[in-house]
Amino acid sequence: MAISHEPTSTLRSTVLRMTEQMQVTDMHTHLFAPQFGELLLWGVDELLIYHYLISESFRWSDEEYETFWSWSKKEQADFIWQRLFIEHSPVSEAANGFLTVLHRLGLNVGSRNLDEYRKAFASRTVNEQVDAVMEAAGVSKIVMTNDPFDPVEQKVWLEGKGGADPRFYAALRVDSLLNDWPYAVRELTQLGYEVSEEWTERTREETRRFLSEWVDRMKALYLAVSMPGDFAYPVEDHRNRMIDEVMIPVCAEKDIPFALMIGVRRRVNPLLRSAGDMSMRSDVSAVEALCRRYPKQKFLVTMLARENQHELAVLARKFRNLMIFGCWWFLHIESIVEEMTRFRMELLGTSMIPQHSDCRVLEQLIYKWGHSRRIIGNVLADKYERLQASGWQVTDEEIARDLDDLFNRNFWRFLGRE
Ligand code: FIX
Ligand code: ZN
Repeated sequence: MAISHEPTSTLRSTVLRMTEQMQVTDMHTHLFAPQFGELLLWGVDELLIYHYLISESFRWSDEEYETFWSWSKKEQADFIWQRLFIEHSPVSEAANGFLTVLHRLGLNVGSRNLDEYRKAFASRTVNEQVDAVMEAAGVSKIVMTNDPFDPVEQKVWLEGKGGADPRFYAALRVDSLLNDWPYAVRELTQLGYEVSEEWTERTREETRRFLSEWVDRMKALYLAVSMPGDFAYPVEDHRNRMIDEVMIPVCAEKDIPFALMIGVRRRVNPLLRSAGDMSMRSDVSAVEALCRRYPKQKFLVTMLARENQHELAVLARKFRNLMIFGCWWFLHIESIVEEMTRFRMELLGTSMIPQHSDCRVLEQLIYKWGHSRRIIGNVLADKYERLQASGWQVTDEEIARDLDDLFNRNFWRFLGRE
């Protein structure tokens, strides 16, 4: 469907202007507050070696994967720049996004001079860059992805410094508890929790204690996990026991949602490392069963396969404890963001969270939100124009309310933290 809408009506230009100006809560990212040091990725080379661009660049090269991984970040970035920007036009979403970032930060995209861009970024401190990027992206609140087993992160939290920047919020990631239990057992044991691979009463209690203590330590807004598409519920397996006997009770005790991101097939090409993950269809009925069984528990859910999106949006009509969010990963491309936003709005009105960025590198906030804002604003304007044609006039206050719901309040309200 066409994204440009000409001629631009007054209503549309008002909506687009207000959409541009609306500050956003980014409810799922892989960014970190500055006090996490090296975990906060930023700058030209990090932007270029984003895993989305790594996999795209190999489509144009016979280079051995291991050779690429043996290079420095700068060498990897040079390789990607050459393949995706110089030898071919950067029309993919992620490649285009890199140029959107440079452009919005005032660099001369036309010069095609990578070293000039590197120099411009090198003259900034990380704190200046966080301020400048959040301002340029119109993002005021960022939710991180926090793994208590990551040694760098763990240290910051244990020293009590994790919450130092009030613009950044924590989300406690529980992937290994659900998807790699033997590894989790080793990590939990190191942290002093008495757990075993065998599912015993003591293990259950200790895993609950771990989650409960770390939710408090991080002031985590929610628990989160990425699941493969074959995640099934209810069935007799480790994941189900962990959800029923640990995750749900802890979420209930702390009064926080459980975020499920479903439909990843990890490492289909292991040689590509983090760039080697694939999407996979999921069974929406697992979410249905969870929502029905735990009506008081809130679930934030996104799925990775395009094929699941409509069914998931319909399910959200049935369960108010289900909040669907974002156009995740391979869905975060112009055409699909438009398609998903449109039918979600047609099925749910404004009662959903249309986007999250999933940024791994700070400056990506600029392009991911820049591109999505324009699409979401145009879809909303289409809907208002239809109302207008029936004689229903939306006021500026109502437009601001709706945008605030979509970009902020639906999330905070769902958390009960308005
Ligand atoms: O599991 C996740 O949170 C995914 O978003 C990531 O693992 C993924 O690598 C990513 O960056 C997608 O955008
Ligand atoms: Zn993510």
